Amino acid sequence: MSDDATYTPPKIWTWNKEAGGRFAAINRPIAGPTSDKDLPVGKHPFQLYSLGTPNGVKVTIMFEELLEAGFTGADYDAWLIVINGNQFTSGFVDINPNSKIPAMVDHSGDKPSGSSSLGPS
Ligand SMILES: N[C@@H](CCC(=O)N[C@@H](CS)C(=O)NCC(=O)O)C(=O)O
Repeated sequence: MSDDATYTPPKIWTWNKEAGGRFAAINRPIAGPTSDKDLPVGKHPFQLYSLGTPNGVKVTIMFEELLEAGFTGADYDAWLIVINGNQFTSGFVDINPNSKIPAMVDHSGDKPSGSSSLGPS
């Protein structure tokens, strides 16, 4: 990284792991599956795949507040995705190609819908 106003972006980008500080390890600029593994699916309408990071807990808070307010359609199963490689399994990449938690799938309709190859409902 450079503060120089004459900075010219490189023709081929390379990942400088050192430049990302302490968050570089949890926000990797890589994509695509590195292993084959399906995600578990529970019995509730929504399937949440997440972890207790600041980004990860937001969806859980939303679901809990909806349920507290009486929206029973917001029932969900929460599955732990530890981001030490589980975000790069084929099942997870299928619902979120950028391999970031949180991700979720809505099973309340005719077919599952999520944020990617599952397509809109
Ligand atoms: N809210 C953004 C960002 C989520 C995010 O940065 N998640 C981090 C953890 S808090 C993550 O999954 N990192 C895994 C990785 O980069 O390999 C999104 O949903 O795309």
